[in-house]
Amino acid sequence: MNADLFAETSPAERLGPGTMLLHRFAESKAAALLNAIDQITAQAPFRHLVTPGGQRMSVAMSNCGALGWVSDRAGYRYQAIDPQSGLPWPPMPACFALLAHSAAEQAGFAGFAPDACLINRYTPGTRLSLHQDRDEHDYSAPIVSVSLGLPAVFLFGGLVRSDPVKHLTLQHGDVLVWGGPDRLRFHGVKPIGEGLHSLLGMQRINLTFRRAA
Ligand code: MD3
Ligand code: FE
Repeated sequence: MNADLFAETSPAERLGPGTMLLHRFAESKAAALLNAIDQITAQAPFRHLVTPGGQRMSVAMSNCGALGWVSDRAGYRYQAIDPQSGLPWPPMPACFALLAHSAAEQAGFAGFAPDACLINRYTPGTRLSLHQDRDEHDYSAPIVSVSLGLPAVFLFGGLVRSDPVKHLTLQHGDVLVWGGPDRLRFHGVKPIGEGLHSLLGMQRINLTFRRAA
């Protein structure tokens, strides 16, 4: 067998001491996930948040679960109420929680019970600049990310902003789990390229499951 070819198509790829890429792990669940995303975003529509510095984010966001991540002039935080509707975020669908739990388990993090799911929507040209996810209460829980639709080049940095950054392509159905010593790594997404995906058209949607409280 060709070892390089095997490495490329292996279902689970270790990217760091606490980071696993589960290739196509969510692919067979994509239709159910997209159906749930449509229902969630009918109640809590995608919107472009503003950073504390006043910049409109190019990624459009929504949330489901007990807590949702928001950003405005006052800062970044998790809150139970969608500021746009004044209502609680839509509940996290069972298929979301099950997928996140089983991916985390596969990556060595048993018992992951997310209370927040941030839903990011990208169109060609949309990017996410290098950042850390540090608004959660307890860094001992991992984060699980599910990529759907157009591919993205993911930037995988180190624990300091100036550390070298690796480039990694995330495809439809790929699931990335990171925690432990990798939990506070800097990361981002390069501008999405033009393309048409068979299920999502000109979009990429990323779900990030978190234990926020
Ligand atoms: C962190 N989302 O919502 S997935 C975010 O594709 C976010 O929408 C991106 O960063 C997205 O906060 C990236 C997340 C990801 C993947 C691997 C990581 C974050 C990571 C590895 C280490 C640290
Ligand atoms: Fe992030």
